[in-house]
Amino acid sequence: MHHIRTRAVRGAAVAAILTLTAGVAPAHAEGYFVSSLSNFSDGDESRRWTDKNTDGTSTSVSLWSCSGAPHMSSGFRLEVWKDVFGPDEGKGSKQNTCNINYWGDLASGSYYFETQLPSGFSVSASGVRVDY
Ligand SMILES: [Ca+2]
Repeated sequence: MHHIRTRAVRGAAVAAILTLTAGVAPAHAEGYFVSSLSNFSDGDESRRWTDKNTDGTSTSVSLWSCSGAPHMSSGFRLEVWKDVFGPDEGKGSKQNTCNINYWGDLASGSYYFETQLPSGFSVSASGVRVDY
């Protein structure tokens, strides 16, 4: 009885430590970069980044101080692609209204994001941060 309780307490302590580690994971993502967008139109691509998948970080793209698109209140679409030999692999297109989008913990590979918006429009952002 005593043994079981001790084990349970130890288990809880380990779980708490794991939770704390997971909680601070975004600050220790394997990588990120900060950039900007200047008049990106439909189909324009960001720089590539290499995700080695050495952590469980959800890939995210965060934008701030945006202008353009038809209306920033309705935003535009951002899609993350995996750059592979042959047709690239789309990881999902998300609506961005000058905020942050998440794509989950992606497999290792080379990635980029693409802006998608009606022809004749463009979008700019003084800040872009990609965490992976
Ligand atoms: Ca990662």
